[in-house]
Amino acid sequence: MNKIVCITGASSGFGEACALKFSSQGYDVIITGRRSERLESLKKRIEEKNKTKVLVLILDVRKKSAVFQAIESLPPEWRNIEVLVNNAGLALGRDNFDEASLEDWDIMIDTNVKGLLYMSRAVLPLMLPQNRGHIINIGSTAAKEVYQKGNVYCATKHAVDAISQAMRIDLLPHKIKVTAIHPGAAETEFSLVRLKHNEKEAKKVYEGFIPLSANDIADIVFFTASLPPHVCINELEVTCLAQANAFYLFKDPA
Ligand code: NDP
Ligand code: 8X3
Repeated sequence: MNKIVCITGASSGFGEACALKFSSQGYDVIITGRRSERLESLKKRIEEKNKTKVLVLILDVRKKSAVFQAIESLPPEWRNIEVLVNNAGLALGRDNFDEASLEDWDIMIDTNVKGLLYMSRAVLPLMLPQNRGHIINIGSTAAKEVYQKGNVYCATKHAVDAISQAMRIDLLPHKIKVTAIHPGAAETEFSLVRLKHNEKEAKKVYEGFIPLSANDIADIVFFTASLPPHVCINELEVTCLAQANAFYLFKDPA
């Protein structure tokens, strides 16, 4: 029987690349997100290309009861989840603290923090009885430093860092691995979403350097999940060569 990975936010970016990577290595994949068309088309691609099984769960991670209901009602053949990748997340806006939209703040906190908590608590009852499992949380360099106009996005990613450390401690007796991966700038739909679909501004974010790609992160996520049972990567910060941390990014002059 194939191992099973559950990936949140698989309709684009890191999540989509992770679904392709894990399935290429023989995993059956549960792919979740809000955009059903994207997920159905990814399911087809995986089934054709990688020949593993795919279950689509249309799910908004902010909706507590929907999250628990979706996981509790998984068919028996999908309940043996080995790896949970808590990837769904977003930044909304790049504004000074006194000017940022309160609605943006609520959405970021509800998705990046509460969504990750709900998913983890919903999936854990499937892992605990086996004393086996791996939770991989996608943080950010913004989990490590705070930058101008990053206020609440950075706060949510600092929370992901703290939650990952706390989970690791409390889950030790259950032999469940917890890994936090903290990527720097990567070209996905992240900036398009953050900048409210201003394509020109989103493109500018990645000009003058070679950013990480979604595949770079998927390879790293898979690597952390493919180590022997007694080995756990607790956390990994990964940036492209042009970036030193959340605020030092060297752009080639135009
Ligand atoms: P994308 O915008 O390409 O993907 C984000 C994914 O999250 C989408 O699949 C989206 O699916 C999903 N998502 C967003 N909100 C929800 C929600 N409420 N419920 C369920 N799914 C949701 O961005 P990335 O792939 O870059 O981002 C993935 C993660 O990586 C995020 O947590 C982000 O903060 C983090 N990150 C990104 C970096 C970057 O530079 N790109 C760097 C560091 C961290 P849908 O819209 O279909 O629901
Ligand atoms: C995404 C990378 O630099 O916008 O977490 O914070 S950054």
